[in-house]
Amino acid sequence: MTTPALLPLSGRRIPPLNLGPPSFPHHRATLRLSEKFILLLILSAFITLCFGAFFFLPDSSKHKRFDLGLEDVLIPHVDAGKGAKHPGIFLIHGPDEHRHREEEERLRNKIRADHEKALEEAKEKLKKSREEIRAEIQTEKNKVVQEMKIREKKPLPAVPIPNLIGTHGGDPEDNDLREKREKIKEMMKHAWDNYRIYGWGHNELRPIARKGHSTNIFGTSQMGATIVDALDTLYIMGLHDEFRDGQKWIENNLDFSVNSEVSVFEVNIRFIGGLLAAYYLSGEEIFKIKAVQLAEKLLPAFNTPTGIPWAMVNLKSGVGRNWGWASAGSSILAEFGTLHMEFVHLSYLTGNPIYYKKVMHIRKLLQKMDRPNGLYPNYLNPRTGRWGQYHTSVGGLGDSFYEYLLKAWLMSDKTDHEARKMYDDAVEAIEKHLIRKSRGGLTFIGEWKNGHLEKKMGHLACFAGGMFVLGADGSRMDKAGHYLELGAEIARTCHESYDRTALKLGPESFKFDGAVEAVAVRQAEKYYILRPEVIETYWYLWRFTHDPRYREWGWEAALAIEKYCRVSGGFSGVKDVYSSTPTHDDVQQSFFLAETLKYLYLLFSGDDLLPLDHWVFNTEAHPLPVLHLANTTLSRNPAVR
Ligand code: DMJ
Repeated sequence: MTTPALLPLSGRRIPPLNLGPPSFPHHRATLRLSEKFILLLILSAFITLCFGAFFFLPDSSKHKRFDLGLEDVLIPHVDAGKGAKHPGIFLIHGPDEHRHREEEERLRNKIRADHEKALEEAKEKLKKSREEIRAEIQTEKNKVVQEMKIREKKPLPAVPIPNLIGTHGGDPEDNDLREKREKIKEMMKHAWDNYRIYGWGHNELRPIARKGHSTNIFGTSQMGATIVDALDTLYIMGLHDEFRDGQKWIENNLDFSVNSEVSVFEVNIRFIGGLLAAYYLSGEEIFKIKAVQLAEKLLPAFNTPTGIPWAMVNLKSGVGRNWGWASAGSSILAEFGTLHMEFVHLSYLTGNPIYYKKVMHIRKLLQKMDRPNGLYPNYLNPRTGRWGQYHTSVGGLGDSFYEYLLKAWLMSDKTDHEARKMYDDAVEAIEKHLIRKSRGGLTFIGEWKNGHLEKKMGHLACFAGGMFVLGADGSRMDKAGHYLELGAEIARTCHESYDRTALKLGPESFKFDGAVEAVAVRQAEKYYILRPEVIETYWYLWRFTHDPRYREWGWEAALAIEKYCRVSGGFSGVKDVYSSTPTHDDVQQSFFLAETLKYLYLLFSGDDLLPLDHWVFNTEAHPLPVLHLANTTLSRNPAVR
């Protein structure tokens, strides 16, 4: 049997390779299969080389020939000299032709020698065992990975770091306060230590089952959400060993090149916010680098017809989509509207305006849209740019959009007037259409649904007490007093929602309906999952009024959490705050460490720790410094090149 591959391509016969006994035709047929295979490999390597050489030869398209009656040749990449029309090209005549031929011959010889060398190498390779070849491939791979790691760790361009004031301190003036603050720190240690033992690297902890926990917002991969979310709390509490432990995990394990679909909003507020805050507080470059790497992975979510990002994005493929439950394939206001702070900081730190542009585009688009009663609906379709259902809420689905308008202004050192105007307009519409007083005199924020006001307020909406107080200074027509009062009223209502339960912990949402005031009615709304919003509002009110009642209310909440949510393996949410024998949900949420415990700690600290004229907290309680920029817009600031 003739091996077709042994026939020379030109059609001429070549003597058979001397690979065995004398070459009688029938001996060729007796070659062992493995030998045939080796011959086949050598020949195909040779063909590949010839093919490759074709590409290594100078590009013929660059050697334009002109028929000038002379054997004139155009040679590329040589200085044309003065007066030449085509720089880089000049003509060679008569005597130079010899030199050119020599050059061609030299090239041909080089290619021939390269072929020989490659053939030899191929033969050598074939002598090696499979294991050796595998090991060589692995070494090559490792080299590439190593190089990539070095490239990843390259420091980003330096920008002037804002003046960081109050990253330490806040030591309370009296013993009682000191003890309370120490107690909160001890609670943080209990939450962290148990996560460290039973859930390390997982997103969250199941404190009763004593194992890791996760939800779809973090995707399918172990991204250590609790570590990233908790870092800045550890830092301000002075838990430095724990902080370093978290940092090490991030350095060695936090990887965003995973085939996992995550929530853009959640990953932004918890991971990018957490990493940026850790960077500003500690000055450790790794946090900034990781934040930027992650942000790069989120950018494909903005590839929609309108530029309104998808709710979810696959970190590997960049494919985005929206939640199946959202009205008509819409994106959610509180999600795409809660990117601004982090993205502006990313542009500031990297000098890359892309992040800033993405969020400003969202703002511009929203400004152009009609708003029913001046209210922003919760749903917006990213394909059509039209609102979905006309539902408006200052609680879930809407909340942090309003918060970020105010905080964009604060973070810009009060120079982003556009954001302040949008906030003022929105708050006026909210007051007019959503805020009411109950028969018993409790001020609440309802939700606009299907053409009427639903008299129900979510735990999430309780954050607005703090927001109104924070936005009081700088409000229109000097209504600062009014907004301080409004914030205090919301705080009182939310405190009532806690006080009217058996556990002194607030339900997920509560009604105002006839005799029912600030109480959950449906079983499915009676849970408390370690949320921070009420304590957050107490803290803002404390900072702005120094009314001792907010510290008292905060301490009540801390004691209730300690009594009903603490288990030996950490802290857990409870399923029914009206039952004096609580059932645990067995989840220690990452925001418990990021927010609830941080706000409690700050409540019992002096105001010199993270002062509010220098720091703005993102919606996950990660402090970001005010950017004292000289210009009114970031794009005109030299820091963003
Ligand atoms: C946190 O992740 C953030 O505060 C977010 O804005 C909404 N609420 C949760 C905690 O309740």
